[in-house]
Amino acid sequence: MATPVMSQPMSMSGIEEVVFQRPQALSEVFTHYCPGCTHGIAHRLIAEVIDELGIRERTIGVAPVGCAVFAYNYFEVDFAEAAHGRAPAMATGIKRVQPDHVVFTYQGDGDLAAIGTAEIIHAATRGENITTIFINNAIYGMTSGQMAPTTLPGQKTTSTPFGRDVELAGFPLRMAELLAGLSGSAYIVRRSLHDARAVNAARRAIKTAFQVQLAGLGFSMVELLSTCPTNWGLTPVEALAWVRDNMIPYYPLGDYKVLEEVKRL
Ligand SMILES: Cc1ncc(C[n+]2csc(CCOP(=O)(O)OP(=O)(O)O)c2C)c(N)n1
Ligand code: SF4
Repeated sequence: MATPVMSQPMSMSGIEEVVFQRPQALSEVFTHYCPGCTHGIAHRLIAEVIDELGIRERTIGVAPVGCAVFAYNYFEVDFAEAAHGRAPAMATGIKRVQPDHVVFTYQGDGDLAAIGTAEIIHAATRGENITTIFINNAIYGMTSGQMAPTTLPGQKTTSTPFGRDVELAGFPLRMAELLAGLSGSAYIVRRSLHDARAVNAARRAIKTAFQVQLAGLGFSMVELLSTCPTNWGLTPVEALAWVRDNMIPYYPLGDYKVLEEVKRL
């Protein structure tokens, strides 16, 4: 596949100027994600940050189980594949034996907030010097749209066809708020991928999270509100609006924990 490069015809100096191109850390392959799925945007942002920080040769990702199970095919960095929910435990081991490497997990809400709840809480409270990119799309995407811990009250899924009943299933977990309350976490924020401005803010947060790790400050997580148009039964454009109108009110964007040392970075 040809690298999509859009360049201005000529700058004033007569030298061609590249204004947009594929990040080096992003593999030159098609992904398997559905049209309108923002997993792809999250991948691109991570790759851009890896390039910008010049850490491609020393970054190790840990892929989850879920729609991002093939993440290791999409980045030009070393990757490991964890069993469902176990990415923080695997990342802990990798980081402890390779402390000079930048280690990140990439996890969906089923992976991180259901089967992997214990791993993420304990990694955060131990203050492991790793970074987690948490993709919250309020549903189990890969397995055809069952209720996740993050499914909104009243949200219809294949396992809650009449909408999530909080009397029966409890309330959705707000993971950023929960992890921010732990002493070991250093940088915990929530961002969204629903429009260009939000995407830029997400990119800045991912960069800060990696810088937190490079400075040895401890556990960092960026939660990204993400779309699943396929299982939400919406078009890609409707799905972006659904994040804005339904997810953000329940999952407010913001900085939930930023250590003083992080502010000085
Ligand atoms: C031990 C184990 N239990 C259950 C599954 C089935 N399973 C695969 S992906 C998944 C949920 C993934 O949802 P999420 O983490 O939200 O990611 P998404 O697909 O939405 O990106 C489940 C339950 C599994 N693969 N392994
Ligand atoms: S099922 Fe949902 S989360 Fe999975 S790739 Fe498709 S849109 Fe994305």
